[in-house]
Amino acid sequence: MTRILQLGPLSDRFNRGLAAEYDVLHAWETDADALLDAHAQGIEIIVTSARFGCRASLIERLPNLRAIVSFGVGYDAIDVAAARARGIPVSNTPEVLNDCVADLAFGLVIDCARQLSRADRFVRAGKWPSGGLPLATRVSGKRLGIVGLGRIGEAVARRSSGFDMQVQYHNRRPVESSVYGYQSCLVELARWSDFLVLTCPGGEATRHLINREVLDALGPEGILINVSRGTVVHEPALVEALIEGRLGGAGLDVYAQEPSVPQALLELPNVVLLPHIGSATEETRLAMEELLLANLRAFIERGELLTAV
Ligand code: 8YV
Repeated sequence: MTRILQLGPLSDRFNRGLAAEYDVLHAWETDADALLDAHAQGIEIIVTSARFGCRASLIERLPNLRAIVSFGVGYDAIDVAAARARGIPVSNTPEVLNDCVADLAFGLVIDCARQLSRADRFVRAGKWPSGGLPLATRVSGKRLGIVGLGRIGEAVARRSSGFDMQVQYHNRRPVESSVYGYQSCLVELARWSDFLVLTCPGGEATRHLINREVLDALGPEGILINVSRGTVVHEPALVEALIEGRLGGAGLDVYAQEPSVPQALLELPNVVLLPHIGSATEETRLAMEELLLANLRAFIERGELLTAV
């Protein structure tokens, strides 16, 4: 039977189901080195996730590794180059989470603009009898800038039509036949945008893409929304811009060093902070699990992955 190394726990449902169907070793339940010393030769497949990733050092310790299947669309924590150097395919779980991540991105747009979370805290703190909140800002009819018009970015853009928003995007190259305006210069997109939504992949190519220059272009009325990866934003520059009032607000689902969040962000009323819940719905997480298992079964039965990166 194919021996699988699962690097981290997913849902109980998934963990139990995988162990019932395959010969699975749980890396988190024992000393990883001892486990590899005992079993490295027999491990053929790694099951991991966008969060747990897979380092080159682990790939190198598994001489008979044949595939890496990952839960999540992002694979910036997986050393794909090291896998490819060994001819080891890697799969992720794209498409099935597009709507949930895009829904959350728009939820952050609305929350940040209308300051819903701040208003909730205001009422719960018993402050309403003493007066009202400052006026917020409108969503409908505003300008939406998208950084990374991939599958999730497209889903975010589609949602804008419900709010009569203008949409422009920045990619390395324009998307053929896109109905949205392409802006080749990120700083110019930020300057144009009321809301700048980050939906690009994480990794070295986008590390600190959103820096002080971009944040200053977005400006004191602008709002940054990040549902991609924390590494895409230069976090100290973001904190400084918010504290100094050079940026109007931020809605964040991802951070540079999850699960830690800079203390300064916790204290800012114009920042909405979420714990990386973009895909965290019952329906989507089940669909992601099912797609991971479909990749696993296809590889074991036919030697091919369904959604290879
Ligand atoms: C992960 C994510 O699914 O899919 C991704 O890339 O970032 C999340 O939706 C979640 O972090 C579990 O690894």
